[in-house]
Order: sequence, then structure tokens, then C-alpha cells
Amino acid sequence: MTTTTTTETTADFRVAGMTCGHCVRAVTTEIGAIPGVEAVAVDLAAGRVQVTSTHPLDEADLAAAVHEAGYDLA
Ligand SMILES: [Cu+2]
Repeated sequence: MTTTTTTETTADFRVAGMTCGHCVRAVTTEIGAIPGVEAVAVDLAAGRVQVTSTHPLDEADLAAAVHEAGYDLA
């Protein structure tokens, strides 16, 4: 990336236990509340979450947010 001045980062990780749209909404809301997060995309079938943020996220922050939503990183 040489054409942009931002350091936008996309991280992909797994979340265990999501089973429906409510789970997706809870995880999206909690992760979306982390400072710097710009977008959260949940793939329910794959149990994966893709997070776009303005800077690399601390995995501890992600884990805390996912836990707050009622799930755990897989
Ligand atoms: Cu659910």
C-alpha cells in the first residue's frame, strides 16, 4: 500500500459459538465499539470475523470484546 496515507488494517479471526443472526449482531456491536474499528464483517457459517480498523488491534481487546458479547475467540 503506497497510495494511501492511512494504515488501515484488516484482521481475520475465528469466533466460537455463534449460531444465529442475534449472535452476529452482538459480536458486531461489541467489536465495533473498540476504538479504531471501522467495519466488522461476520461470516456466521464459517465462524469467522473480519475486522477493518485504522490501526492494528490488540488481540486482547478483540478477545475482551468477543467475550463481552458472550463468545470466545476460537
Ligand atoms: Cu444466536
